[in-house]
Amino acid sequence: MIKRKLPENSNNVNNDFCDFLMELAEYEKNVSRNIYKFNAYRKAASTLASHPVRIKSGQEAKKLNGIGDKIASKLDEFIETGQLEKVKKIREDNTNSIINTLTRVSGIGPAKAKELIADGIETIEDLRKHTEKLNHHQIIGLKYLEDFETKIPREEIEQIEVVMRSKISELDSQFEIIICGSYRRGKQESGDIDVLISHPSYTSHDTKSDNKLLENVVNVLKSCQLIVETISLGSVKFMGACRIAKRSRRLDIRLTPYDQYFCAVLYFTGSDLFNKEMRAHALNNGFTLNEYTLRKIGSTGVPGEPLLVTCEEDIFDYIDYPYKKPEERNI
Ligand code: 8DG
Ligand code: CA
Ligand code: CA
Repeated sequence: MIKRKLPENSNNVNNDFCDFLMELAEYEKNVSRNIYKFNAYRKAASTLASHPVRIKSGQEAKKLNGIGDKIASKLDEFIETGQLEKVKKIREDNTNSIINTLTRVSGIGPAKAKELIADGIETIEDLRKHTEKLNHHQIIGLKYLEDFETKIPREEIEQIEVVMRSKISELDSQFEIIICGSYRRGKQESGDIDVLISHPSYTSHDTKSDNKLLENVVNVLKSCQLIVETISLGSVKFMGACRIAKRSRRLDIRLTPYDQYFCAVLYFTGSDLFNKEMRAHALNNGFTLNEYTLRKIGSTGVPGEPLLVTCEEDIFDYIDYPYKKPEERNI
């Protein structure tokens, strides 16, 4: 999912602050295209969402992680006046609200939305009349707009998982299969389904780009009518839709080299804010961590060979970070 939301927390006493910070974050991402500010607002909102007591002033908030002078003064303005001048202006800005509408479609990002606006496209109806301006992904996104915007209940992903495991194991019992993302973090609802697969015959030393592993998996899932739409299919990444109940759901499947499986599992479990924190911690301890490998940074600043990783815990151990279960990574 591109539209990132904070973990919902029903007893968040700082809810209204988080809401306006997330609105500012979206604005920075979509309109200003300032990812640095987007992350800063998001991080501040995340901090406040998990803070157990209600903030009474910007000064007080500044003691918390990720809240500096600028955000503190916005909190003060909101506490004093009950609103934020900047948010009011953003809401009045037509371009911003059109971008928010057009980017509801999977495959349409802020840049494409701006192009469309320049061509006079401002509504979902306009898009339906001008599909010639859209690529295959965006056309599918438009076709399933309502389905893809509807959160997927955990029980439904559980059912999808059962079918997927049985069909893929039938094809080849050596496949590793795991659903990552918010589902693995234990959420009751997810935006999409992030599947990771791996196979002992496919390693980072032997990455023939003509391998048919993923294609074969996609074919069996199509044959049993679980996969109902393909957005794109490469040798290591499938994007599409699956369906088991009333609605079609966004499904991503990635094939990861067997020796890089656990770095990939960690990365695709997220949350992405959790990943950012963990990577920063790794760097502080002299390691570089990404979705492929964990490597020690040598005295010359050059990363060494990938370290041997046999489970997620290994990664936490190497970088001396207390192990967090997937359900504890919802930041
Ligand atoms: P959701 O689908 O229920 O909304 O939540 P999610 O499963 O946490 O988010 P996602 O967008 O599907 O991403 C899956 C994981 O991929 C995420 O938990 C962590 C990892 N990831 C990052 N950065 C990014 C990124 O920029 N884009 C995407 N798509 N995934 C990312 O760490
Ligand atoms: Ca995803
Ligand atoms: Ca997801």
